[in-house]
Amino acid sequence: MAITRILIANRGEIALRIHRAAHEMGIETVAVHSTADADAMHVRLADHAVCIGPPSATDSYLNVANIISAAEVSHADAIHPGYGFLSENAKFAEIVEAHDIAWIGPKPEHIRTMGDKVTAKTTAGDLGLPLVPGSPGAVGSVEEAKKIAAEIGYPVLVKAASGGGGRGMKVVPSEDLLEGLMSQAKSEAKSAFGDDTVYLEKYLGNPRHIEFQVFGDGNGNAIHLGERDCSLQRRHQKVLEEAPSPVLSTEERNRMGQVCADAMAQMGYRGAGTIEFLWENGEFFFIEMNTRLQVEHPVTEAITGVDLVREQIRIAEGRPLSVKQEDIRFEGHAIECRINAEDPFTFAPSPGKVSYYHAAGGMHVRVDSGIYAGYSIPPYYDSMIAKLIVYGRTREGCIMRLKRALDEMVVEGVKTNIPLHQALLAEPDILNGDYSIKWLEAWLAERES
Ligand code: MV4
Repeated sequence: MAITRILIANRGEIALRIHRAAHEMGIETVAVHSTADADAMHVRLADHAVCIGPPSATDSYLNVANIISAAEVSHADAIHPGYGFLSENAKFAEIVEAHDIAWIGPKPEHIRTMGDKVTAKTTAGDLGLPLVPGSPGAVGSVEEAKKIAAEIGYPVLVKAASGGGGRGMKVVPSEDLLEGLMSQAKSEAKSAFGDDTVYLEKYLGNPRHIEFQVFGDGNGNAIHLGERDCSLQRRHQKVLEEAPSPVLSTEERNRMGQVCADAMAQMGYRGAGTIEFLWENGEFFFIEMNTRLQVEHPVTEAITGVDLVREQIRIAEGRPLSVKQEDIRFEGHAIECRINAEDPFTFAPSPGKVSYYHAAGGMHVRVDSGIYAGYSIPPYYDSMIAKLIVYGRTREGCIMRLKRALDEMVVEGVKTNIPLHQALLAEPDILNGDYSIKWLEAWLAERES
């Protein structure tokens, strides 16, 4: 089932990323765009383009009927969803497959299983992944919650089954507050997701966020491509990611990576996935699985040399993985800075016209971006306008090159968070790799005062 024309159901840098992989494989591309994106670079690069609606994402990039129609009229034989938008919508994946269009993504049943945090966690546990101590499934009553919390010890965390990205979580410091916080969590989850199912976990106070990249062929073969450390976040938005994690040894990477790959092989997972863990005091605890390509995938590409989008397309064609586990070497270090059109310290979005743009370049410097001089960044979508990914033989060398590349990068006409990245790379804790998921918000609060 060779793919000849891919409809890219996304915009911005990731649409370009997918277009590039497709063209390098001799595959044509179809861009879809909202009326606000008629002049976007992803539309210009693609072989064909179809307008799918007005600016609001709900009416365009999330409009299933319009996207399927666009695929039909443009004779696309595959759809790549990118990240965000419809990428983890199991129903959309089913609809795509029902139209005899190849879905460049995981099996719909696996998207669904992992989309619900309770079924994801029980599935992960059954597959041998280490879990955060907590309720075995959803918690039915306050009495049950109290019993479990007493066993695992306070503080505990109440999480929404339909949550994710930190929404619908409550830290419970002691038993007297459990009933109130649990009912708050449930009503917030009900109004946000239409599902008030919650579960309980031991609250980890100062962990790192470490995620493993996995790939399955859908027929019981799977590999891992090591980890990314994504601990540097603000309000669940990643700011900078790196691979490998500064805290993992080769032995720990190989052991945990193999646990992940074995789990994916066992479930017959297809395509790219990311298994997210919290890591504290040398121990891994599964929290979630993302059934999509991630923003930060290029750091993995930099240290392994594997083109992850090419691999996704091959798998959707029913071909085997192009690399075996024993062929994968982790060499050097890579860091990605997410460049956003926003105030570097207040984080207020800064859409508008880019009057001048110069991308960094040179050895081991990659810039994934859809912007150009004269482009107007629309206010309707995510503020990320570029990713700067830098590679070095060592972490120190990578950081020196990253500072140099940030100094070269020029975006005029809008504010960007480049100054934030420069300030971060002057911090001893960052230079030493000594940071947890709490570090960035604490540092920003410190700067405020
Ligand atoms: C946790 C946790 C501490 N303990 N679970 C946040 C979003 C979701 N992916 C899971 N999250 C967390 N789960 C336990 N048992 C702390 C977080 C968390 C977090 C996790 C990863 C990256 C950044 C974070 C920021 C705040 C809280």
